[in-house]
Amino acid sequence: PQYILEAIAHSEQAPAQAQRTGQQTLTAAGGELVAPVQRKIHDCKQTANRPGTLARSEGQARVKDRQVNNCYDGFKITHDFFSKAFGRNSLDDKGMPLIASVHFQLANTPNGYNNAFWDGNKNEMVFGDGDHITFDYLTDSLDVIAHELSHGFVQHSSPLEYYWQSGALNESCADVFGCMVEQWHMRQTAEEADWILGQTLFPVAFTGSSLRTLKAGKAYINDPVLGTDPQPKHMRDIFTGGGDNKGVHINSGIPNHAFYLAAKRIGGNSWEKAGKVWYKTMTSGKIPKDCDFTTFAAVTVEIAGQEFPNDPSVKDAIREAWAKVGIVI
Ligand code: ASN
Ligand code: ZN
Repeated sequence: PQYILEAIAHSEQAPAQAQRTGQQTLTAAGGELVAPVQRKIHDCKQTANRPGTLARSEGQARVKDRQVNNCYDGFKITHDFFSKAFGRNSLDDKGMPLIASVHFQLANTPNGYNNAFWDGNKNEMVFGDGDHITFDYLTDSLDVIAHELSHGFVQHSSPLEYYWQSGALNESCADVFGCMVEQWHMRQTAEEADWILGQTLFPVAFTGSSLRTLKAGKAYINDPVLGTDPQPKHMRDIFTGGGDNKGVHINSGIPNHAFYLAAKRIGGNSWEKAGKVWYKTMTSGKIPKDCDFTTFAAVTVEIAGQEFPNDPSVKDAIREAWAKVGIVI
């Protein structure tokens, strides 16, 4: 896919060109890097031994392992997005290094681990190779890499409890910021973007497949636990069962769709208005650990009014978007 090629263009091989492109298209997003990224990518060599062997650290040349390089490149793209779009100095706003392990595998997943996750205790990202049946390498998808890093941002801004609606908001933020990283990297407006996550993880025969979509309609997911994508897009369909920490990856569909509707309605680059409001909401100190959708929505509307006092259309679009998913503010 194009963004993997783009990642190469953004690497140390063509810094001048990448910078020029960035300045042309990203001035409206705020511009300068707050601080350079610090990366360390380890190789678990298909074991569960973390972090594994250090495979590439900051400033080192590309290695002969595409997963290591994808992770390294995806980390810089995500770091630079948070920095240039929002002025954030890494996930914790204190310049924390970005650490990952790739080729992670468990004893009971001998064909390859079908997931990636943020380890909040160690402040590390972990990526499996996929079993090459359901998924391919989890590091092949920029929005998946950005999703896991965005869990780090959530933990260091408003650490939403990973259960029920607060957990779904945690998941939704990881999806929303993950999508925005891809859009920013691809120079895509809200109208141009695909709004789907993880489409490159699937066998090519699965037409239109993805992990999740923020748009209306079902994405394909072949997950033994979750089955076909069950994500609701409206409160009337909220999942109340106990599985998945009471639906954190399911009910995230509701705030995800609200963000999509708001960004589409506002138009242009998602991170400049809707994204800025979501970012300022997460860093406002007003989001409790057990935040529900209504509380979160009310803060986004309040922040939109503060951030765009001369442009009430932003606040109106956000309020309308929440109303369309059944949350009336
Ligand atoms: N990939 C999943 C996620 O980041 C792992 C999990 O279930 N926490 O949400
Ligand atoms: Zn997640």
